[in-house]
Amino acid sequence: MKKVQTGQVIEFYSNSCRVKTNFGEFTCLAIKNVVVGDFVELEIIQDSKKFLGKILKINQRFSSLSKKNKDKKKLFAANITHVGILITPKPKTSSEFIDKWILKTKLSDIEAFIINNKNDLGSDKEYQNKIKIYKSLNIKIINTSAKYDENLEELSNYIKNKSVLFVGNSGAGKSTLTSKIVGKDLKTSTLSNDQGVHTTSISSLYELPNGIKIIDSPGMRDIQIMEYDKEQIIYGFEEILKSSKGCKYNDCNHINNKGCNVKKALLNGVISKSRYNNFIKFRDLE
Ligand SMILES: Nc1nc2c(ncn2[C@@H]2O[C@H](COP(=O)(O)OP(=O)(O)O)[C@@H](O)[C@H]2O)c(=O)[nH]1
Ligand SMILES: [Mg+2]
Ligand SMILES: [Zn+2]
Repeated sequence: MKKVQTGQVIEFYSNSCRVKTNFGEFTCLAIKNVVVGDFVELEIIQDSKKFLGKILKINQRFSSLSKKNKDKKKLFAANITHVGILITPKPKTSSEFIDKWILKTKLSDIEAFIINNKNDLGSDKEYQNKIKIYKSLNIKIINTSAKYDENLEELSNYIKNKSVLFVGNSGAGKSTLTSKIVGKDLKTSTLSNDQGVHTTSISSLYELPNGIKIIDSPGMRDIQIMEYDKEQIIYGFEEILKSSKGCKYNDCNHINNKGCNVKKALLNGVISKSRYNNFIKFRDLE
């Protein structure tokens, strides 16, 4: 085994992390800016009792998710390919939550798809219409019941060889779904240090034999959209972006300017009311 190895951060604690390599897992001291999902170069240091690794370098990320906290950008996870947005009739998922994540993933080069969970509960017309909106935007939708094991195979097949983060309101079924797919009870992982003190992991990455990687990062649950510039918001609303190309004026506000093609598409039902409202709301947020 070479002294320097490449591995992926699979557990992140407050000041340490576990890195998985082809030669096993190593506990390392976390270095600045390293997050779960990161590929790192580490030096294996042989200790009297166990192997320890020292992170030398973080490899370039193909994607990352961050959250802005009082003007400071905080990174949460790296190298995610897909975000599965859990939506449920109970608790009712708002279209704002869905659109926020569609925007966020779009601007982070990550693909969003929808997991319509708690299918066993049934749903009303309004809920079904909401799903139709996203279907018409060509967003992949998978109907599941995590509790009663419905369609979990379709979901597993879809996320094969992908690195996925599940997002959803509290109570939407993220933990249930994750443990069903991972195939075990997900007790919060703990790590004991030399003094036998246990620390609970902040975020984890579960890698399954069939190539599925599921990232669990509680810090990502409550994202804000304030971190984006006004001009960026439209990229999370593909259908509005498309319509806006037909507006008479380049600087059209898409609210009350003359010759606005977005308003026209809204009236014609090409753009849905909820998508339009969220677009304006996110864009004009102070
Ligand atoms: N009826 C129904 N209940 C579910 C389903 N998935 C999860 N639940 C329940 O919803 C509650 C919240 O689930 P949990 O996985 O903890 O949600 P989380 O907060 O998103 O992690 C639990 O009581 C689950 O048993 C489902 O598909 N159908
Ligand atoms: Mg949970
Ligand atoms: Zn316009």
